[in-house]
Amino acid sequence: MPLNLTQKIIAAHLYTPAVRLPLPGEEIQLRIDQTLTQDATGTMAYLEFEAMGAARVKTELSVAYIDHNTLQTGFENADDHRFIQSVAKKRGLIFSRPGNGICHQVHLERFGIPGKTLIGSDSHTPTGGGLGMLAMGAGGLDVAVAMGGGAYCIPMPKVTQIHLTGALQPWVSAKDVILEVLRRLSVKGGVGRVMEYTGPGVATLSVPERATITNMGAELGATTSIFPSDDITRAFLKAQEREKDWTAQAADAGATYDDTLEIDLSALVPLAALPHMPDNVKPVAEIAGLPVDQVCIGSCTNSSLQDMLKVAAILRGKKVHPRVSLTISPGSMQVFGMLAEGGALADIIAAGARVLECACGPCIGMGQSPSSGAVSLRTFNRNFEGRSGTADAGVYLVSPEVAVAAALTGVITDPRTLGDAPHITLPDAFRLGDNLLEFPATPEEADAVEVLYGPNIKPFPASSALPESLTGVAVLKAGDNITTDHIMPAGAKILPYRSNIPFLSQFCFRQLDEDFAAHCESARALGGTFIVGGTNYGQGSSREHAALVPLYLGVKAVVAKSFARIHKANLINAGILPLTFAQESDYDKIQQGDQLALTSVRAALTDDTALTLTNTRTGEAYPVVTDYTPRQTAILLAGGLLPYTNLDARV
Ligand code: MIC
Ligand code: SF4
Repeated sequence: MPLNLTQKIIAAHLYTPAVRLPLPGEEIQLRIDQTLTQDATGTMAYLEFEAMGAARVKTELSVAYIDHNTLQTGFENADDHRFIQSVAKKRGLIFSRPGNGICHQVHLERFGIPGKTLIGSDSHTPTGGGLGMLAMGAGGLDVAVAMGGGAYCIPMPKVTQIHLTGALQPWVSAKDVILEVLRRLSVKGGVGRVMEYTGPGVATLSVPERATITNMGAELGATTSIFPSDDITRAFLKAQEREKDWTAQAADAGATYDDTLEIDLSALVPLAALPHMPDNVKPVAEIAGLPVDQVCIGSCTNSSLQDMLKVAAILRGKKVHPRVSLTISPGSMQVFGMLAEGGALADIIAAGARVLECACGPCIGMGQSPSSGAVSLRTFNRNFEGRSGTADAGVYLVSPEVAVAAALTGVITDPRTLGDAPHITLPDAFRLGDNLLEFPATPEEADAVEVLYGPNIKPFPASSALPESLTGVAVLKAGDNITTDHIMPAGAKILPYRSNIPFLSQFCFRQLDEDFAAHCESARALGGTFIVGGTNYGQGSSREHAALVPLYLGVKAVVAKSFARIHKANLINAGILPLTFAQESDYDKIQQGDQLALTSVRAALTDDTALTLTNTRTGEAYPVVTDYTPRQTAILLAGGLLPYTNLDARV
């Protein structure tokens, strides 16, 4: 039977070879070739890995990046970096030092290999799909298991074909392709699916352009996105002195898909995602003229050399509008170095841009929060309310071309009104710039390397086996599309404490309920907390803190209309029950503050029998769905993945 590319890579990586391809929704166990972590999720992942007691990583390649927490306003981040650096040295990982760049950009340049599997403790790991990898975001604990040689378990995805024809017109870019997909499919349109790009339009896109598209496929809720690996991929790898890593990867002739979306690249126009959701997409021409206060160019979506050279070419000989603060963060040291060497950096500086470090920076609220009520145009991938650090700022997600046009005119501008589009040429060979990579100790030297824990690393929240019955208070009733930024915000004030769950807990759900943590404390006497949510609960980042912090606060179950994939897995790993309403209308019958109960929950899970949620106030019983795999059931019964594997991750 002819297979599509997604099915081919999955079939080649099943832990136990199967006689037939698994059906969509069936749990699959994947062999993982490569892993990556970043520092904001990495500290937990390496604490968990250490708890597993493995002497060395068992993957073909594992890389620990430092790119999120690089402000170092106190000792906390520096200590966490040192911890990760020492684990990497001892356990056989490559360590990418702060300043080397954003994990996804560096991984694409230096490590990604077509046809391989990659999981990363960051939701934008699908960037690797631009090279023809099956690259997925995961919780830190799942990455730790994969580093130890264990399988990564996910439901077998459906595969959506995105068939590209035509070619992008001047001033229209790869960002507009993914914004168009988001406009059509919404932030939950990709749940349970891999988006596979095919068609003659593929050959018109470079690897960094493909990576922009697969990167922001995360905003569709997709398991991942993937492009074939072809001659363009080969040329990219050759320029990185990695041609030996190239293989052709493509769907078999006659392969079938679960569904197809047609996109004519020639018909696309410059687009923008308006506040506060990545799928709130409109043509730039419709919002042109709106005054702009800030423009930020960078992030793992748009920080390649190609993007930066375009920006520099548009800025050349011009001045940034006096109302606008323009920041530019090159994605990697390689990009930064090449901008400097070729003179483009001088154009950027002369125009009046503020050049920032090669890191996530403003994308995760680490500096550059806009002023009150400001309009900020960003080339990033998420514009959730408050993520920039300013609750009432309006963040618009756009391409580098649209961003720089606004930086020059001071208002939202359709770049097609600016005359000829810039013409840039990419070098045949890249300046490699690996001087901020550190390689691990040999197995013989590793014994002498000490793992260095800092005082900011606090004990891991403990979970216990699932009791016979659960009772609790519906402390929070949330709406649709709740993001992990709502559950566990990031930003400069909080991010340094990613290894300190007790500290973080004060900020849980702050945006929806200032006193959420205190309310959970009061609910303890009544058994604990239940959270009620709408559709696509937990979309966005892969941060397992959005499960570990609720666990610490006594959350027992989340009952929602539907869940985002990575967050659901993180809840299960933490031992918190994710329950789905069998009838969505039951959501309306629960009020915040109601007392809820699940009786005989252990028995229901063990025997796979029906489970109902009782509302003590009304006496009503709502059927809930527990669509867990046998492995997930066993994890929940044990109280989480660590107790399930009989491990204690406390330091
Ligand atoms: C994000 O873009 O939200 C992050 C910060 O990169 C997260 C990871 C984290 O919370 O540390 C992600 O996307 O997974
Ligand atoms: Fe970093 Fe932003 Fe990319 Fe997340 S989305 S990895 S914060 S650049």
